[in-house]
Amino acid sequence: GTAPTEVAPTQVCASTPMGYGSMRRKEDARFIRGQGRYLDDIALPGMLHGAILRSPFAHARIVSIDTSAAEAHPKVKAVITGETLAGLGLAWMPTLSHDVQAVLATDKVRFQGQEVAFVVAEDRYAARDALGLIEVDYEPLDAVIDARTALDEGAPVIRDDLDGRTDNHIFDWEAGDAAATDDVFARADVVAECDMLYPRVHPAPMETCGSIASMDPVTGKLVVYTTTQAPHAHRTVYALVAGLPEHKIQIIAPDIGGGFGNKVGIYPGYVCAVVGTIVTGVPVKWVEDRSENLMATSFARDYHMRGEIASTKDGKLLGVRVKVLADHGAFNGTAQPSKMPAGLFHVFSGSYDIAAAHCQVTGVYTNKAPGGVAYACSFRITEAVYLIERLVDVLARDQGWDPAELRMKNLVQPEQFPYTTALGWEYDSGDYPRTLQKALDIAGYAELRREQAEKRERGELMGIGISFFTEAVGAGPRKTMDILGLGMADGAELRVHPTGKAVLRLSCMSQGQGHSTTFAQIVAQELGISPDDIEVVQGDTDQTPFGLGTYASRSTPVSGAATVMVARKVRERAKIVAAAMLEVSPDDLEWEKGRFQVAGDPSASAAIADIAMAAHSDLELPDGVEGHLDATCVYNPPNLTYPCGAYICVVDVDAGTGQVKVRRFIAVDDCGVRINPMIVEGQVHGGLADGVGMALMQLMAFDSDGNHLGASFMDYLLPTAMECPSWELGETVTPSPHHPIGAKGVGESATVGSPPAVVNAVLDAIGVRHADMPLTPAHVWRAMRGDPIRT
Ligand code: PCD
Repeated sequence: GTAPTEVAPTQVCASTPMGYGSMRRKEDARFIRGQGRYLDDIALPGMLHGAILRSPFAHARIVSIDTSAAEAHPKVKAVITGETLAGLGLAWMPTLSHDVQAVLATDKVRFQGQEVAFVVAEDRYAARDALGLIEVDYEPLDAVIDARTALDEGAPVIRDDLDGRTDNHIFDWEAGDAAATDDVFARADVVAECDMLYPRVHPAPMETCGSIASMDPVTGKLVVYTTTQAPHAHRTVYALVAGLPEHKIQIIAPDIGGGFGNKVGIYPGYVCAVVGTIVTGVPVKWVEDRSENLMATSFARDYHMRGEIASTKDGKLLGVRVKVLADHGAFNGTAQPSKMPAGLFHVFSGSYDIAAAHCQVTGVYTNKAPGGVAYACSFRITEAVYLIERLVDVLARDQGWDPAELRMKNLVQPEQFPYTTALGWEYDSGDYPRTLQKALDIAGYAELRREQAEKRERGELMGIGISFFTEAVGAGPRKTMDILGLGMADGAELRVHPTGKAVLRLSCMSQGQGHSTTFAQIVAQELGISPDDIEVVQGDTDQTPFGLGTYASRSTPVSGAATVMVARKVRERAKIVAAAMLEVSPDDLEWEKGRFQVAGDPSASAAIADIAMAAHSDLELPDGVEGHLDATCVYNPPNLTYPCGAYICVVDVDAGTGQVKVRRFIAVDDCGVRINPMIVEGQVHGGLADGVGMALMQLMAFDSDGNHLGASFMDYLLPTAMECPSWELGETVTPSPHHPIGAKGVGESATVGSPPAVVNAVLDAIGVRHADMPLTPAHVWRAMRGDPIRT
């Protein structure tokens, strides 16, 4: 292959003032004035309110449920139980991973916080009060909390609802070449191994989940306002489950206050709201509170990994192999491509030229909430990056090698792209050594090492941690990636009005990342219409084309590409119209900054707005040209895009308390061409904060009975500005060769890449080979004493 050419970012922006560049976000005029319209801001006439009764036990048989007192409450309109739902055939719903999940429990409860009954009342307070009037007789059962015991002989069987089920095993899956990998390990000079847990964490968006369902009893149309990142996927799942045709279902996602993967799936509360509106004949709103969000909606990670890495004695990496035990909770509800039970975990050979790799993943049920969602990561890439970046550091430590040098020596080289990994992924482009070198330069790496050595002599604990990651974002292609048979492709529709203003309709859904701005910028770049004159419509299935939605940083790679293609189709039509206007052949026209001009005669030209008017006028067009100025497109990506980044974290650890202070954090990201560099930097800032949170404080913990120990923000700690340094960002720009504008996704890069940099830095400071996240003061303290906590 040939090395991709580097494009200077400023060059991209400067040449096209109309399109790409750091313009301010169009949506912020609304948001900063408090004019956002979130789900809980919506009130429909006659609307009732729902509340969910949840299980106090992690595992228990339901002996009886008595709802009579709740039903007698003067403000209660309906009480729905699993039995009510069973009568409608709705007690169980399909998960996104071909399992079933209880909407409301009928036989047993299987995790603390599971949905047991749904009360519909005149207001939210009455609905909540009535929950206390429901009497449930539970017979507690032993629970499986530690995934490592889930397959033990005699372990309680969680899913006895499934026919013939006698254990807690969900799947075994492998990737790579086992024999070739074993062979490499047998011949290697050096092998390093490490057991690690990527703990259970939670996306915890600022806005919790909820929905308002409204069934029109006359037309039979169901309208669902809901906090979803994937409106069209939701509509099709409702259609399949409820047996309603799609045109009788309208999903509307209003403004979303953060998604982070938490708003991909369909939760029992959404189905309850639908049943509530059918039963009562009026709209029903259900909005969960913070504890419900933390306890019952999609968690992320929970991967127990045993990794090994092999190298020659002079540090050439040869192979990696890993065994994973994946804790999927009580129902297998991970949201990821159907054919990939471990998501994209098998990118774990990372950014290195490694000849042989193999992984084996076993999924098990436990008495915890279901999920396994791609929280700010493209389907398990976070786990994969953490694994390889920890292994490389462990190897470097064992051998006394410098972790930066070891990485530099093994990175895939620019001329190797497109690069096919030992696990079959085709990385599209990158200049890894340049990206790493840039981070080392910004950090002043050699100087930092000198400072560290000096401090060590004084007993001060300073650490430097590096990680280099490759993300794989922009799922499909649809041939290999689908959810429940729906291929991962996305549509776009563009209409230029007679006056030259435009409306773009998208299947993806912004959750805060600024799509109203960046997608308008893409059209602006292609057509020369000001971004202010381009309205972006999203989130309403009646108003937008079909597509799989926003997660796994796929909007720019897929919907962004669809937007480029649809704008280019419009431009082709505009060319024919311009030719008719100027009475020349289309072949004589050149496109220049928003206008077609006759080659060699710049005075004869037509701007896009004039062309738009002409396209709607009495102008005679060639045969077969329909007029008007619009187009549609469905984009099925040929491959994923592979952004990368080099991150360096500098920490100081208090030797007396184990408290970690992140002093500096350098992040050099390469996401190809940047549409809006300011938004990209904001995305990176957010992801870095996320990563610091996971590395140092976030943890979904349980006691041995399965009681949730992180069900509020008092216990589940999110990072704030107090824990974050002033981020130092850099960039390299290697365009994706297969994306029409060379852009790669970036929304999750920093969350994926940063945790290993922080952990590597802390362990470097305290001189410990490995300790699991989160590295709270207690964990660090114990690790320094050679007695690490096992989470
Ligand atoms: N960009 C630009 N350029 C480039 C790339 C990108 O400019 N090159 C930009 C765009 O346009 C947008 C952003 O940036 O705006 C991002 O992008 P992307 O990467 O494509 O992504 P998206 O798809 O759009 O998104 C998604 C993501 C995710 S996925 C997540 S998690 C997170 C992120 O996003 N989330 C969030 N970010 C954010 N932000 C906010 N604000 N919020 C939120 O929620 Mo998952 O799977 O769901 O877990």
